[in-house]
Amino acid sequence: MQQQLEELGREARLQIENAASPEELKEIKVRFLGKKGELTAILRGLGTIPSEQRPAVGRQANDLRTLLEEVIEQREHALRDLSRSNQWEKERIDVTLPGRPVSMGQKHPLTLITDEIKEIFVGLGFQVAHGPDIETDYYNYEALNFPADHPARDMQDSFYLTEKYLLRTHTSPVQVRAMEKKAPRLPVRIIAPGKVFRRDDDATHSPMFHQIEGLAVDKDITFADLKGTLLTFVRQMFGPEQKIRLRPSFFPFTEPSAEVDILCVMCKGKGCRVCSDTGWLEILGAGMVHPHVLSVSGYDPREVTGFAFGMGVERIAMLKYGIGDLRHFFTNDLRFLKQFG
Ligand code: 2U9
Repeated sequence: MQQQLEELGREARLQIENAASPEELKEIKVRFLGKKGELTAILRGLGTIPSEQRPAVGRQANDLRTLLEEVIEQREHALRDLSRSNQWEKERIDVTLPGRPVSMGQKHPLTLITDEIKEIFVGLGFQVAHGPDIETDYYNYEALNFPADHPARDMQDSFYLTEKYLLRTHTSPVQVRAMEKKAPRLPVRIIAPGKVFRRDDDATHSPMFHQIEGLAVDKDITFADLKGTLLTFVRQMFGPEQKIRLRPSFFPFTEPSAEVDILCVMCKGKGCRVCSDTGWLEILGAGMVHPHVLSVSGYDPREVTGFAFGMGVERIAMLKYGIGDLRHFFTNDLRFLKQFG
């Protein structure tokens, strides 16, 4: 029996010393010291050996148990240290390696132009306002004086989500919401930049594009205020020599209305291919806010007047940067995008 215990001790220690992982070590522990383990079996069988040998063998078996428990614990520590140092080895950072280049990215040309336009109008006392891309028929059309049978309200021209909700076709609803909130306090001076959506898709029209609209409401606002504001904007955006030309037009939400041209950015007014020999390029729409629009938004058209204008950001960017095709803005070709900013 004593010899059997010695043999068992040697075998167990050998296995423990060679255990390569905590899992393997656990298996070995169970094999020898577990409930059904080999040493446990010997301790249980003590009753079958002659009584004079029992105390000595019992002590030897218990000592062996204590010893094996100690050896297992030592091996556990050793394995833990080993796995830590392996991990450090794997994760070691070579501080002498050259740094990896960080690619910085830059603003999209439409963001640059939007920022520039915003900055000019903020300088003139306007506040920037935002609103939801998904609008109700009321804010997108009804409040802006679009008659029920206006073609823009047709399914063919707008993206309707339900009968009541659609993707906004202009940023004007942002100003209607802003006026509703502020009325009857004065003055109102806001610009509303953002995405708009129309059922158009060809070389010069995208189903999603960007607008910036402006609105000023106060006592005694006149058409001259509109002209002065737009001329100031155009000169800051396109150069101090710029001129504007207004042509009569029609929008449901302004009366009177105008289309606004600037001197051709290519020929400066002489006439060329870009301006079809007219010397002018259309860049804005504008007008005096329709009395109906003022009154539904909470202002009394007998007391206050207002001007409004709108422009397409893509068009301004194309003129300012000399970009020939609208689709460049949306195809995410880095060779194009990296030329700005
Ligand atoms: C309110 C009242 C009136 C905004 C205006 C235009 C004229 C205009 C076009 C320019 C190019 C749209 O992107 S485009 O196709 N816009 O011509 N927009 S006046 O008038 C408003 C806005 C809000 C409450």
